[in-house]
Amino acid sequence: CYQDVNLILPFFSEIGYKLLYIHLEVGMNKELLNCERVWLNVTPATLRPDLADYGLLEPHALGVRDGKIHALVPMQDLKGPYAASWQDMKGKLVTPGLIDCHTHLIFAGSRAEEFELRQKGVPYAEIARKGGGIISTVRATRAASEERLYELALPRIKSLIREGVTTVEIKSGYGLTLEDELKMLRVARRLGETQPIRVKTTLLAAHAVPPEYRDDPDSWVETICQEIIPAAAEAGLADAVDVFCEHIGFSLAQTEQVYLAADQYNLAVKGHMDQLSNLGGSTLAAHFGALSVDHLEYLDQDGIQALAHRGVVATLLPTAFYFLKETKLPPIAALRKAGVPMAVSSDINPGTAPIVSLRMAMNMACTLLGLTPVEAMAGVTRHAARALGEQERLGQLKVGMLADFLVWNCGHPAELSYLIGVDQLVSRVVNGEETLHG
Ligand code: DI6
Ligand code: FE
Repeated sequence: CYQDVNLILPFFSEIGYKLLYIHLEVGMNKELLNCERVWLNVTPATLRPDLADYGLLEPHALGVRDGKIHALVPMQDLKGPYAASWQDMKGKLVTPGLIDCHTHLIFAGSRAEEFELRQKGVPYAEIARKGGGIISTVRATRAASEERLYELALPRIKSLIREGVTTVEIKSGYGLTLEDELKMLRVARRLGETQPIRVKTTLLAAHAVPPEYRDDPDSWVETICQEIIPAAAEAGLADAVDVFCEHIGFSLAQTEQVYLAADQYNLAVKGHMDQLSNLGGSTLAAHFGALSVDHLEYLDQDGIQALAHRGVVATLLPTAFYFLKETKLPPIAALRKAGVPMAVSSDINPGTAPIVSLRMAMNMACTLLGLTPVEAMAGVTRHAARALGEQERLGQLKVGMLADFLVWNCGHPAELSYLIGVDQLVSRVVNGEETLHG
């Protein structure tokens, strides 16, 4: 059934490509022949759960077609001379694209002055109670035009792009009126359309009670349920709905109301849970089949069992833990023991995580929270994909998955959690398109 084929394929003029002359044994490699583009001689860290640790494989040829990984063939199965045109990556590491599954990267204003106050000893919760905190960002974000918000978000998203993030979740939550929440979500969608990155949007109108509703928080929750969720859903602007379930945020009963409304519109739910105290939010979220619960410093054993039972992702946000100088650690050992998938994310926001780097969050997940580098890597790939409901399409290197991947100039995948601040990307591919300098 073998058949020798000689093919001349079109020449792509990018640097690093040579003229094409292919001599392949079709019996083994016909799927490669059908690819639009092939990265030859890459060492895949597949992050496949059926393989140990990083899911490392021997050197492979990785081929892309129609925006998907179409072929992944061991180099030793390729018979030379072959594919002179295909870019030889010389054994470099290839990983799935990084996924930042929890950010608030659209906002206006700065909270640097608040940082001054905090460094003088004023606690975050007290600043929030006095109309600072989230509400000060709400004022600035409402005052900013859609165009201005977009411009402000661009350098942030570009920093993520440069370090290898190929999917980012962006929340609203600094508008807190119908129009301003939709404005934020439109900016998020526009970033996804104009930048080489996938954007998933989350409606977080239940982030704080806006000043107009200070004396009647329940009617803000009503507005969210009856106006904002329906409008965001009908405009196709929200992929999920989130709630800040906390004593300075929303009660368990209010959280449940928001989740019920989201359910009516078939929107997935998520939660900022157990960050500063435990209101039972994780158990509630699990009951609703949430995609993820995030933060989790005060998560208890009941919550852990509920997450494990429903397969809910626990998203760790070590940057906020660090920046708030928290001392109570999320229960990592118990989550691990219960087999709860742990994602890691940057939580980019002006109040508690002004750190625009997922690599830094991976490092902190290891140094501060006690994850291993392999857990941190799974946390920004396979488990982060699940936290966005995208586990069938993203987060692993596997034939049939979307072609979002990264080729790295680094010796071992642990380096991605270990080394901070060095540009190690050789190739960045989103949806099958090379987008390194997007
Ligand atoms: N928890 C957080 O850490 C951020 N939001 C939330 O619900 C803080 C957002 C901010 O302070 O602006
Ligand atoms: Fe957050």
